[in-house]
Amino acid sequence: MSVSVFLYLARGVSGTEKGDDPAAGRRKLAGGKGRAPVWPGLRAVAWTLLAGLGGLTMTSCRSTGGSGDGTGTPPNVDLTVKPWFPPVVRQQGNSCAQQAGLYYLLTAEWNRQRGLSSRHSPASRLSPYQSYAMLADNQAAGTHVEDGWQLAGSMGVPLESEVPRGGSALMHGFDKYVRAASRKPDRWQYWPMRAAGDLPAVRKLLASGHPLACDFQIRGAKLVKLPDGRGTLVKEWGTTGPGHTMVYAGYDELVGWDFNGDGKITNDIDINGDGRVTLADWERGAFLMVNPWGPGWATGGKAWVPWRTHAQAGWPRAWEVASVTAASSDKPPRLMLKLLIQLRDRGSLIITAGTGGREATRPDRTVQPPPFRAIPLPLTHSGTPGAWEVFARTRRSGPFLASGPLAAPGGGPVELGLDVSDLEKNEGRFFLELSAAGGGALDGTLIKASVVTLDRSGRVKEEIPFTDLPARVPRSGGRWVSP
Ligand SMILES: [Ca+2]
Ligand SMILES: [Ca+2]
Repeated sequence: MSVSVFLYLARGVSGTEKGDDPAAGRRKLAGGKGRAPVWPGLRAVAWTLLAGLGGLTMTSCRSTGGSGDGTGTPPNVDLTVKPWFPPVVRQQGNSCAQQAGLYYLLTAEWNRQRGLSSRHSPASRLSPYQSYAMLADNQAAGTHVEDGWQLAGSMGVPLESEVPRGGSALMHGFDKYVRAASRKPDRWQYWPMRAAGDLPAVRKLLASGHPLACDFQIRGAKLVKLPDGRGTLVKEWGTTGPGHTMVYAGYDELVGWDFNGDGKITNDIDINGDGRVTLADWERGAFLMVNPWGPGWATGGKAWVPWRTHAQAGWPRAWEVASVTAASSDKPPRLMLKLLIQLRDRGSLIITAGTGGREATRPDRTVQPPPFRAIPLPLTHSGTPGAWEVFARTRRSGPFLASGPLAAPGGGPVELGLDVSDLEKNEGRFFLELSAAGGGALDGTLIKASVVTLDRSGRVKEEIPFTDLPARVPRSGGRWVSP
C-alpha cells in the first residue's frame, strides 16, 4: 500500500494535477506540459507524509460499526437551501480547486457570517478567476485549494462581478485590488475523514453551516440513481488520474446503497471480508456533494458520496476534507503598492517594496507581496504538510505566479494593487525593486509606480509616486525610490 500511495503522491507532482472539466481534461491528460519543477527535498517530504499517513491507518483500525453519531448533530443537513450558499455553476477550465475554495466555501462563509444572500447577483459572490489566472499556466491546468487560500490571505478575493470569467490575464484596476484586499479568509483547516471516528467532527462542521472541500479521482467514477427520487449516488470513485476538488454541502445518515447485494443496507456487516467492521463496510450514510462541473452533472450538479468511499480510497487527499472561515471584519489595507506595468513574461518577476529614513539610500525594511514573492508562504499550522498542502505552489520558492504576459485582459499595461501594509509604521522614503528569479529575464516597461496610503474605510489618503518613470525595465531588474 505504501508504494501505491507514493506513486499517487509522485503523480501529483510530475504529471496530471487536479481539476478536470470533461473537455479540458483530455487535453491536460495528453499533455501535462508547463509543470513547475519538483522542489528539492520532495522525496523526503513525501516519505515523511507517508509515515504520518501510516499512523492514521493504524488509528482507523480501531473504528467499529455503529451510527457514528453521538455529537448531537441532526440526522441530515442540506446547506444548499440556505440563501448564503452560492448557486451551483459550471467551472471554466480546470478551475475546480478555486471554485471549491473561493466561489463556494469562502462565499458561503463570508455571506453566512454577515447575514447576506449569495443569490442576488454576481456582486454578492467571490470570484475564483483571479486566483486561477495567477496559479494556472493555462486553462487546462489544475490548481490547489491551499494556494487559493494562501493568495486570498495575502491579497483578498475580488467579486464575481469584477472578474466574471476565467483567463490568463490578471485583474486590471487599482480600485478593484483595494476592494478585494478587504475580503480575506481568516483561517483554514484540513480534517481527517477516513474512519468512523473522524465522522463526528466533520458532521459537526456541516451542521454548523461550514461547507467543506473534498477531493477524489473522478475519472472512472460510477454513478447510480437512487430509488424514491433521492437523486444520484457515487457508487465508487475512479482509481487513476488526477484528483478533482468538489464541495460537501451536507449529509444524510439514511442515504445508502446495497453494495454487497444481500438485499439489505447495513452498517454492521463485514461486507469487504477483511474480518472486521469499519467505515469501509458502512452501506448507509453519505455526504451531499456539489460538483463544480455545474447543474448539468448528476442531479442538478449534486450527488451523494457514501462515507465509506473515504475509507476505501487510495488517493491521499480523499482522507481529509478542508474548511475555511472568513475574516470577521472587512479590514481594508492601509498601504498599497500601485503599479502600471507591462512585461512579456511575468513568471520570474519578484517585487520588493521597502521603506527607510528620509535620506536613506537602502531600505531598512522590505516586503515581497505574493504572488511576486521569492520565499515560500508558511503553513497555517506547525505540523508536517498534509496531502492537500505538500504539493502547493506557495510551498515552493516563488514567485507563485503562473507564466504568461503581465498585461491587462485586453492587452496593454495592467494596473495592479499589492498590499504592503506591513511597511506602514515606517516614515520616510519608499523603495521599489523589480528582479528576476531563477535566472529569468525581465522584458517590458514600468509606466507608473506609487505607494498609496488608505484610511480605515479604504479611501485613498495620499499617493506617493516613484521617480524616473516611465522606464524600460532592465533585463536583470531595476530599483526606484520615492522623493
Ligand atoms: Ca448490503
Ligand atoms: Ca470490513
